Amino acid sequence: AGKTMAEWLRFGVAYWHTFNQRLVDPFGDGTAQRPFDRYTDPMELALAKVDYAFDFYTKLGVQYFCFHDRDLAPEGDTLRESNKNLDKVVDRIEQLQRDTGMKLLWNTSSLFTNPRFLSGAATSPFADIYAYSAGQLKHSLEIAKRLGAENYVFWGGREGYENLWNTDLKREQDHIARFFHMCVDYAKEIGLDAQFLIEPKPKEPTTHQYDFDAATSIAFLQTYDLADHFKLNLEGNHANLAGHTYQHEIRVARAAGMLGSLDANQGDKLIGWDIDEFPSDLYETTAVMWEIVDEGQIGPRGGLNFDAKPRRTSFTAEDLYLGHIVGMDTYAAGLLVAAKMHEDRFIEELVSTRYESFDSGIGATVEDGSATLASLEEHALDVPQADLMKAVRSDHLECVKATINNY
Ligand code: GLO
Ligand code: NI
Ligand code: NI
Ligand code: NI
Repeated sequence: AGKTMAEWLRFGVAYWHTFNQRLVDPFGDGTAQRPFDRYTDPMELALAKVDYAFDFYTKLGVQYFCFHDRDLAPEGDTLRESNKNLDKVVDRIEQLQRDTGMKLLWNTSSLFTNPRFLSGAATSPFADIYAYSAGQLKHSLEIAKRLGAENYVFWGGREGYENLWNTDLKREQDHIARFFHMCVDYAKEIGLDAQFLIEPKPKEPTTHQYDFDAATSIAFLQTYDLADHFKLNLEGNHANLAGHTYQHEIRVARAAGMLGSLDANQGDKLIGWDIDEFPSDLYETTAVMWEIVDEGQIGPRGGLNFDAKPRRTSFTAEDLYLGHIVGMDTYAAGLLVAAKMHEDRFIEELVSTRYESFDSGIGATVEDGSATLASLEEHALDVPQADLMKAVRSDHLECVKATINNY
């Protein structure tokens, strides 16, 4: 379709899983063996980590990276001190970007790790925490500007509630909407040209998160007059947690014109939490890439960020490479299958045939807006059941699945 594979597959590496994950689980200590673990001074460690990261990106051959502010540098006792630590590492990243040409797909702010955020950040019931979050976000947007971020992500890790009996849901949503408007205003003020993205997730860590899924997030953005400023960053594992397929979330966002970027991981369908597997399911990547090819792009500035981590049993540095390679290969294969399916047009034809009764007659009056309940009633009133059943055709879904299997 006139695009190279690399243009379709703008791969990015997530700093948090790749370089911060110690591969712990609730029952066990970290198993990760990383070359930079010998550093004991926190700032020395922070700088060694970004050096290692950029070497990793280069060897892997990706174009993009993504990070949270707090992935990069240790916090100080005050926001001012934390900003100072962060700026030292950002200086190094600026240099490394110049040396390697690596681009920032997006950055974001961790408003969920530190215990101060235990009841939320921009939905915290405590005004000092809200102000702190706003201050932290301001600096994070400045970093986006410095490093030329193509997008900026908001994942509301603790923006939700544990229990409605102690929560003013409407007030919390009003607050976070104000927060987003302030972010839009500040981006404009400093000339930050990054696409803002909300990343929906239904739960974990919070029992109920406000950005539950694509549909909920779109409704929130429209309600608060934010729809012109945000699109969505969709994640496979989050889709599954919300009871959806990844393809569903992407299609819902596309229908609203809000597809922004993808966190390319996959959920283990047997486990009910966000285990962030590297994508290895060719059926899923085919479905995702089918949507992307149909859309013409992931989003105006979108990419495929591997928000994924190795399992605790894969603890060597080599496993980090292998995980990403599996993900890249599975997406590349998915793209090839999806492109061929589009070329053959059998899905397109199947869908347009299925709706052809809306192309003329009574169906066309629905599409052109001239139908009323009365005109439709008149059409329907005396049609016998047998004729109605003639109008309903079998979908032959097993044949569709088998056809896809042939690719
Ligand atoms: C967690 C999310 C998380 C976000 C990232 C952006 O489940 O997937 O990894 O993508 O933190 O804030
Ligand atoms: Ni994510
Ligand atoms: Ni996730
Ligand atoms: Ni994640």
